[in-house]
Amino acid sequence: MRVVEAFRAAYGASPETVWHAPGRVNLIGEHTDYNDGFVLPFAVPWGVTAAVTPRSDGTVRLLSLQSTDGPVTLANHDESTGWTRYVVGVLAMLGDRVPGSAAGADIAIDGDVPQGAGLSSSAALEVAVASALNDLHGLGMTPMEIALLAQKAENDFVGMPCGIMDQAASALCAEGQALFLDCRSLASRNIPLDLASHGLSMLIIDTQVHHEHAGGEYAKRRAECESAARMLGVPALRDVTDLPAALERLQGDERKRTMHVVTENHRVEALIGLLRAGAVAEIGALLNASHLSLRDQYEVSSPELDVAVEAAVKGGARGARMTGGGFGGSAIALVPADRLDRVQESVAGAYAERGFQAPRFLPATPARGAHRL
Ligand code: GAF
Repeated sequence: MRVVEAFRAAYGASPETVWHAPGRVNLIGEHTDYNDGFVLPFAVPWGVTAAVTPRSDGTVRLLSLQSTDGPVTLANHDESTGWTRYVVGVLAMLGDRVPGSAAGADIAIDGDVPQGAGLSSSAALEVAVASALNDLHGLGMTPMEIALLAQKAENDFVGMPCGIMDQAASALCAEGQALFLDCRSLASRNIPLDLASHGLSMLIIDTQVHHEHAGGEYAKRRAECESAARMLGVPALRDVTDLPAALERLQGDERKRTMHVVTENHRVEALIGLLRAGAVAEIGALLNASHLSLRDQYEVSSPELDVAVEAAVKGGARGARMTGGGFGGSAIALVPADRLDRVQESVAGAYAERGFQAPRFLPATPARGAHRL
């Protein structure tokens, strides 16, 4: 394994453990996680591999095969910048759970999550490192506890107020399954997702565009949802049961965000019902509805995502939607296997017509969550 070779070359010994954690796509349930709602992501076949040996002196030595900087040595957690913050954040959150004055480690990272595609490479990085340290220190954390620690690292150390979906998907997903997660109770269930036996496949359309303001807009959406819940006197938008009555009490952005979150939670449940009934191609309509709601009510789409979704459906997809936080990143399309070429041609053609950068197409098959190699 090349990450082990890189570890040995840099630090002069073999790593004590090597863990892999995947990225994810979200089938449905977007911007519902931080509203205590439902999500249905699955892990993708790409992820992050972390080779790790703990240190008791608090020093962190880090290298990434995807970074041109040599090994970085950090005498303390405050020195971390850029991508190293996701790793050091995990160490910082482990705090006094691990022996020594401060958690340190020698770490080498290798990753193959397509960069900037919105497939959660950062959650994969956090979960790979957290899983390795849990293993090495014998902490006995469950995959959900690892996901929560990784989320805390991202919230409190990196400063991104994300929900639990990406880290949970990376830590808990199983091969061939989507993960149904109730983000309030944290109860989860595997949902079999065998698209191939229905003559279908899931195509990721990476717009190759990522808007810089995405982080600020994400935090704004989250604050609007919290404000709407306060106005309605409920703990979270998940608790809205009478949508028309709730909408009557709200205006402007709060009204639109509520409309999206409440209907999106129902779409997650409806989609699971269709899968359970074996009506797999029919989930396409829910993907389309989710996209329209994210575009018009939640306002987190982008021209590139909208064109990808429209052109995919025009080319014969059963349904399509943006996936993840939005403002760029990827869309997913549910495509009959015999129309894959047509759908890709349709999207590529629509992009060329508008002068957009060519999109990248990737096949998405539900992969396994974090595991030791
Ligand atoms: C990002 C966040 F990290 C997730 O927690 C989730 O909110 C998602 O956007 C939107 O569904 O990926």
